[in-house]
Amino acid sequence: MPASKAVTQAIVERVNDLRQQVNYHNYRYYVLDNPEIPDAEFDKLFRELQALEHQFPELITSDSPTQRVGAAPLKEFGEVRHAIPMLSLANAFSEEEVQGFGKRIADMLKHKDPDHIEFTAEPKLDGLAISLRYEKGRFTQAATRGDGETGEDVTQNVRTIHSVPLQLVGKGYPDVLEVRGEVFMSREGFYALNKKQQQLGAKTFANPRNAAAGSLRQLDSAITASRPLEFFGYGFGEIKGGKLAPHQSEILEQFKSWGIRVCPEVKKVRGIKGCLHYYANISERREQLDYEIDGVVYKVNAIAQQEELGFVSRAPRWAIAHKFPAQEALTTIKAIDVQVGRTGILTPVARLEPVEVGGVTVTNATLHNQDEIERLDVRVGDTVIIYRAGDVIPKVASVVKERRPRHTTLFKMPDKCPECGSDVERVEGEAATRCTGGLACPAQRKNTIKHFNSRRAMDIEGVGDKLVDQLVDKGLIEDAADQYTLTREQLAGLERMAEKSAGNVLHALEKSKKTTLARFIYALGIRDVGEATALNLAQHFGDLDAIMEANEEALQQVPDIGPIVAAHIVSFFKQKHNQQVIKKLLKAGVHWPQVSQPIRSESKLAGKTFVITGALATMKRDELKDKLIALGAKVSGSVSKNTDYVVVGAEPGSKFDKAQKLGIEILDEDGILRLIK
Ligand code: I6G
Repeated sequence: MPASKAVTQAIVERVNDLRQQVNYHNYRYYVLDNPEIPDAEFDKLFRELQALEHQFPELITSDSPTQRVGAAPLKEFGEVRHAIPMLSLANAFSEEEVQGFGKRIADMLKHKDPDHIEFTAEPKLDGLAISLRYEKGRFTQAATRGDGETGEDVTQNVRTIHSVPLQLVGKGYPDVLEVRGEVFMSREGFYALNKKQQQLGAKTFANPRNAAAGSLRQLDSAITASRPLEFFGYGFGEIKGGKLAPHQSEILEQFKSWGIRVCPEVKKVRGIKGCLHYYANISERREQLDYEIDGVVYKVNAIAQQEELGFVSRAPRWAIAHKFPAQEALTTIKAIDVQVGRTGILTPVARLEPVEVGGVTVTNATLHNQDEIERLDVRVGDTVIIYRAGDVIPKVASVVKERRPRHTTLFKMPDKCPECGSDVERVEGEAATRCTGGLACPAQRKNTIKHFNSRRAMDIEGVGDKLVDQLVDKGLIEDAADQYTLTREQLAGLERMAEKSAGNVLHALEKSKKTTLARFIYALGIRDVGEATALNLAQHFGDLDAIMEANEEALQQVPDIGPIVAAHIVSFFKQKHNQQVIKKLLKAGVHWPQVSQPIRSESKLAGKTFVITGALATMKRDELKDKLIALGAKVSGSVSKNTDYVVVGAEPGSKFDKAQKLGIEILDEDGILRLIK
């Protein structure tokens, strides 16, 4: 126990202040589905209050938010009193905290070693907790968590979710079965919904969680029915007239057998070591999952042990949510600048008060275009929620209007390019504003060279973005071809460039001269010509001159090339500047092997769509991707009914389960190698 200190007036005031803040943010989150601050900020307030109450137990009151689960429900929906309270989980933010959880359990269960206890581990979905009630197998009620004691009756809305069975299947379910789980929206569903909303001129959602919450809490269930909501079951509430299996893992199997969807990533693991191993594995695959998750949940597997452990204030002692570092954070906008990309698109970028998001310090966030700025109604001086998913550039999720200062500055796209002063234009029907300066614009030049050097283009390792900026700024190069005439002396004179790395740069440049026609075309950075189109062009025409001379009609004979892309290609090769750069590149010695006769049309893989999941033993996933593309196949990142084959390596993700569900042909590593041969 901590040493008891005297309670001061300042401490009492801080506790009251924290309670007010936590109550307010609970209300925003649980009742209005419109949080004002990110979860991580809320967790900080909650933990500070918990810590003070732990230190000064005499300050605990029965109405403190630490003593109950959420806030009161809205009045528009009917109320449902939960027969068994819907609790929430305690959080752990570090390995040490998970170890502490294991040790507490081992102590209480009189186990010497937490590594001998069996747990289940599963992703923590970023959705809404729901309780489904089944009576004699019939779905009778669905309720939100609400304040844990009383939730909202969302039966009509949940009835519209396809993955919620209206009648259980199989045998052996109890007369009364309450299934607890998460309603969520997959990434695919979220993107499709936002696209539809945009087309309708309706409000779009900042992330899948908001989209799921906004969709479920519609008073008109016809609207909910049009939204792609999904459900996974993970636990139970009231059970009458029957029994569930004695282990959490078996209960989830029972759920599945009764038609209730369960997350396919659930695993049984041994000890805290097993839990942490699972966490590391899911963290790596997080971006490949079909849905967003904000952590992992560990539960003691044996229900008898769960019962022995019981509950503490608002959470079970036998479970914990091991959270990922926050993906959202609160900060302010210091300025909005404009960046000019390779194709001349002007992108407004918010310069931020530096803030940590998911373990990385973020100073900039993209605002996409003028429409997005108007949609968000974002201004310089605003407090905003920043959202960062994986390696993607952080974006502004929403503005906290309640914190808008008196004097904010509106942003307007400039009339002239900030880099070269040329006029800008916005084509009818397009969201993008473009600089008309072409390669006279230094920003477009730099970004064109950076793309030329990139890994899947000419792969010039060692001439990265910073070096390109320096080379252009110092006037040492004007285009990608000039890089091949750089001398050791010119390079050695640059900032942070020792003699040895000048040699490395020259070596990398020399090595890159040997390439393929497809990579070369892709590296040129023709608008809308990605890797697959570049390969199609190379395979179809066989040599560069033929591509450069092709007219729009001829280009449209190439698979996947329509009139717009054909026009971009013709326009690119018509420009004198581009012709000169290509000439210089060839003169510098860039070369490629003769393209073999089109393998594509003969290849039985031509036109087939592959998805690769899990780790391969004999090659990198990128290598397999190259091989498949070379055979005319397409490689996609997600499984759909249009997928022909899913290649499955070690520890595959949910794509494997989805493929099985859709009946798509599955290939192991041997299988794909045989097919390629
Ligand atoms: O909020 C939750 C998310 C996921 C949970 C939960 C869960 O299991 C995967 N499990 C329990 C027991 C509770 N909340 C209370």
